[in-house]
Amino acid sequence: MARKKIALIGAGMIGGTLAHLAAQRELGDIVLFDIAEGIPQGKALDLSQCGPIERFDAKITGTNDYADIAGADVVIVTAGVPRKPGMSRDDLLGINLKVMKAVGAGIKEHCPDAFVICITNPLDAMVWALREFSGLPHNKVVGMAGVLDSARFATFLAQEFNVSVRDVNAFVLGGHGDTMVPVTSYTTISGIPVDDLVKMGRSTKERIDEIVKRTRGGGGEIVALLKTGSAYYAPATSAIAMAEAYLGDQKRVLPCAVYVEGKYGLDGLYVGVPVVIGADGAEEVIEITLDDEARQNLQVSVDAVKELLVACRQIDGSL
Ligand code: TXD
Repeated sequence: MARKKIALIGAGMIGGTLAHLAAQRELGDIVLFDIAEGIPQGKALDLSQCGPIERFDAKITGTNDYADIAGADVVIVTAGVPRKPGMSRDDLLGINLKVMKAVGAGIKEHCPDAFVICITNPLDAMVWALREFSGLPHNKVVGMAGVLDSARFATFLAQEFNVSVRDVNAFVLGGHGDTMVPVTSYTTISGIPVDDLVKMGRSTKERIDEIVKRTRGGGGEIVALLKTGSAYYAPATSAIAMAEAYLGDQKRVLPCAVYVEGKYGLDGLYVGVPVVIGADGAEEVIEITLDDEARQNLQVSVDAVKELLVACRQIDGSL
């Protein structure tokens, strides 16, 4: 069987990290695409030379030509501009919308059967726009945010309870950004809900609220420290988990930005919800029962995403 082909659109910090992880895991041959000349070619060469040491078999090439992504099985999109300190994710809207238009056209022409994972911010609006521009079926275009947000939540909870991160199952809903909705009633440590652990006196509501707040601002905390860009290791590994779920038909239940129509009272919107990822892409949205607080928070998040879509339509009349 021929190797799978992984196209990475954007060869910046996340793109390069994605290429390295995909090669180490031998997900397939890798094509790094970027508009910047030399960057994808240089990174591809550098990463190829990890092969003899890490002993992976994966061909890694760099390109500025969309024709080279032809027939890709998975496309991961990070093309665009990341946040600088003081910028909100939404400030990126106008610039990155244009980028999504070009990327969508490239995918439509060269690999319309691919599973597409969008990472570019503002995530929930960009994944929607990318789907519109590419014309791919909704189940084949998803956004990465929830896997990262729940990993951040899990990291902080593991620290708080002094337990292994492996035993924390964190649950985050909603849009990526300050309106995301960490749901503590569905967040467990080896099956024990965090709310119960609080009742048992292992933490306090105040401390958990503090962790929720830190999770919401998790991206900004890193931007403020790095000063020249945003997080890239954890975002990359999150998207790789999603790609593996698709390629291996794993049926993993992952929080992803997917198109939700009907469930959660939504009428056709990309937002973060738990979804089964398998060979058909986003196979099934899982609708959980929300308490009043989570429902209200989700509504705030949905309203924020809707506002962005209005702004996108104002910028690009074709949407
Ligand atoms: O959870 C999440 N979804 C995120 C999202 C977590 C962290 C960062 N997130 C966003 O990912 C971030 O706000 C950015 O929008 C993207 C990519 O972040 P990265 O850190 O990789 O940015 P870089 O290093 O600036 O890389 C972007 C590359 C860069 O090499 C540009 O030359 C290229 O994108 N670029 C393009 N490539 C192809 N086509 C076009 N039009 C283009 N424009 C810029």
